[in-house]
Amino acid sequence: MSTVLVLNGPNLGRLGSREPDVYGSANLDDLRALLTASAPDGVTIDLRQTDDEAELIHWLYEAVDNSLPVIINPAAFTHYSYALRDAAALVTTAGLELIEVHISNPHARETFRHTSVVSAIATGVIAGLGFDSYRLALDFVTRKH
Ligand code: CA2
Repeated sequence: MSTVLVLNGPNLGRLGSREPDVYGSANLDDLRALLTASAPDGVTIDLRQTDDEAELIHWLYEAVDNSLPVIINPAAFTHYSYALRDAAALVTTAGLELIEVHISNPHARETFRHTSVVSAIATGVIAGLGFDSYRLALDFVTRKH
């Protein structure tokens, strides 16, 4: 593996602009810089964000086709998108790691956020640690690099 896909779902493109009490004041460019600095030599961080469910699903196909590990914050899709879950399951059933991450701790928030339709097919889940959720996921998927 030389590339890690770091996929971000709807509204995460607005990070840093609103709700800093929940999500912090840094944005996705800051996250990309953090992960790039944390990545072992030879590992490329390919961080993307979309508000489009179909695009996110197609990126998961890309992970399968190119044998890439995935760190994914599905954002609100986490809670209801069976289409996203099915695509994410293609990644893990292909033997690739897929780590579900969240900036906040959904279990400490509204009831609708307590359900994840993705977690059961993920390799693991890290939540509530801000951008460290992503950094720890990166440590895990690159541990043998
Ligand atoms: O805590 C997380 O990472 C979430 O995946 C973020 C999602 C939320 O629906 C999940 O329950 C938990 C929401 C992302 C929206 O991000 C914004 C950031 C700044 C301003 C507006 C939205």
